[in-house]
Amino acid sequence: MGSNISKSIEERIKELRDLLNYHNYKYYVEDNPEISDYEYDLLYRELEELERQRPDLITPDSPTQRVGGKPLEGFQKVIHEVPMQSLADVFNQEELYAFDQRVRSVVGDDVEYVVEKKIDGLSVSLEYENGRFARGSTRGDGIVGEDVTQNLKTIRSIPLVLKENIPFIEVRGEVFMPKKDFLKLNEEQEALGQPLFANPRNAAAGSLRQLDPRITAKRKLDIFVFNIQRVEGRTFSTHSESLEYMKSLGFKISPGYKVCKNIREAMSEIERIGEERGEFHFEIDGAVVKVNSLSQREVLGSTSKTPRWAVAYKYPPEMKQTVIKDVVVNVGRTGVLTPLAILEPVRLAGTTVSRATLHNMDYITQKDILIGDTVWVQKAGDIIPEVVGVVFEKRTGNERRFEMPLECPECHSPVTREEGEAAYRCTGIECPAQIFRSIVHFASRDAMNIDGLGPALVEALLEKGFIKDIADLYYLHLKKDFLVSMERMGKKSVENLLAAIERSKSNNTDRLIYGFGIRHVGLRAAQLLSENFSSIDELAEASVDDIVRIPEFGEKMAKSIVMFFRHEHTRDTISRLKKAGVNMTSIRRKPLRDNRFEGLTFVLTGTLPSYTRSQATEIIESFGGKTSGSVSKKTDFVLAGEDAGSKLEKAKKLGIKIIDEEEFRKMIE
Ligand code: 0OX
Repeated sequence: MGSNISKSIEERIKELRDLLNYHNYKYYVEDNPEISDYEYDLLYRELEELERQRPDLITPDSPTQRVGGKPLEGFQKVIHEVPMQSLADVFNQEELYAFDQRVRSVVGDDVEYVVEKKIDGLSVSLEYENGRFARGSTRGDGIVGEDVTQNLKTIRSIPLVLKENIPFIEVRGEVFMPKKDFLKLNEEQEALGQPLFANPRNAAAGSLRQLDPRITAKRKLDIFVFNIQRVEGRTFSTHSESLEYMKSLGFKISPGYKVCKNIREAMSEIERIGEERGEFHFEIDGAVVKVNSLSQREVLGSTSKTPRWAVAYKYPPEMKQTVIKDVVVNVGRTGVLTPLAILEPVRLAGTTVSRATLHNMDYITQKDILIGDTVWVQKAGDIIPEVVGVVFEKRTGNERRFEMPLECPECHSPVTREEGEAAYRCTGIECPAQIFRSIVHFASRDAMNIDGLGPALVEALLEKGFIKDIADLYYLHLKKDFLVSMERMGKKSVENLLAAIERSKSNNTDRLIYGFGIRHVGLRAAQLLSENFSSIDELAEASVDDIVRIPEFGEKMAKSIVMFFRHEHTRDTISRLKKAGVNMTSIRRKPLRDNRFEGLTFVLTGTLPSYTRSQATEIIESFGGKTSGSVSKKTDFVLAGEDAGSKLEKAKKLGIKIIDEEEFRKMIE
């Protein structure tokens, strides 16, 4: 009887997987869904539930397993059996015709070409065994790539199961991020004060090379496949036939490829693509022209790097002339003032551009850019438009120079420029622009990870006066009734938000330190600080010397940290965070051996015979003690080695116990 029930579960699981795969294909490959998201979610939930009951039936190609993998330590190497070649470039009609000449001199005049859009993304290989997705890898150098199977599985348009159960096939395609998702990602990055991705390709590459597939899953990646690298038991006579075959297997293939009778037809197709490129929902960096006949390809062969049967036609970056109406400055999270040109709007690469970056003051001076100038604006692979140069013939004499403001346009604090830096910065730590970005940063995933607290909500909370800084977040629960009255904030979402804030209280201190957004302190530095200081209080008291003792920390970073904690506003914020119950104690990397040194502070000076400074520090800390960089009344022991200098003198003066390595060894025995 039991076997009967389990058989029906097995059957239902199979049925659900087939249904989900079918609807997934309809939605992500054909862009033509047959059921609502809600109906899809119901099927998905049912499958998840059945798989929970019968984990023995979970297979790697189940639709529930697209985002299941654990973060990796690193990527495995993959050797490409068939090398993933790159393409030679041509830049104009003449060079394209020369390519055609070379082809015809080898295979004769009867040559058909296929023209494809050259998607600006990241080339990958996908291998299928018995119709199931077995492995996916990046191109790497064409011979050796990296295994990114887990991450590729999160891309919904990559079939996990093919429509035909063939023994083996390897296809090549381009993973990319659609333009609108790229813009959205960069908006988020900007609000977080994180560096922007220069173009969709970088964004796609950065997303695919994440060790944690959950991050990849959140990025909206897609794929077009355009080549069969290897296949068993099938032959084709033309490239277009192989594209159609890949389509029949369930792949999303090179969009709108065209078979052309000769090179002239290919050239006009290239021109057509060039004119329409701005309207595509993905970025292209050219067109690819390929000989269609596979036997002709065979005859043509390859050079050491590139095939002789294909070339990439590169379009010049899109540039237009327009007028700079004004220059404004934008204040970033770290207070950097970036000059932005306000333009007479122009259509460029499919969007209307009315602002373009001028990078920094040096750029403006070097290019002699004035307000009122007619300038060239470019939107190359880079989506953020930039002013590339002045059309000097169009100068009228009515132009005027732009000056960096002496005061921050947001908070009116003085603006400074540090020596050797191109950037001007606002010095006001309470600058509204900085506050907004600092709160968004504090709540972001890598920092305190407060789910649901994105830029829009932070802005609304600031506007309503519910928060003024990060500490106020932890007092929001007192304003619950007011929160519920906010637009788009139902009771449930308020409760979720408050719960996420509550959860973040128990984060380890590395997240908190990173969340403070201290200049020069990234994720790694925050982790090291958290490992090296037992609490935020200890870190706040640390001197530059204490910090530079940590390997990887330089003086610039240490100074920035000390300055940050010295600020009265910081101290006040920390004390309110502490009162609210935010965790201020670090989890130690290594457990204590015992706590014989608890409450004791050591100062190291001079060179010890057998320990380095960091070894001695580690030992002291492993027994619960602390080390400090300077001698004071609070010092309990000075551990002195050879050539000990002023610290030893001071210790003697203050009557502090001085020990040598031998005495130290006895203490730790
Ligand atoms: C693309 C793209 C790239 C196949 C063998 C040599 C070049 N980025 O869209 N590469 C190729 O072709 C490879 N086709 C494409 N469409």
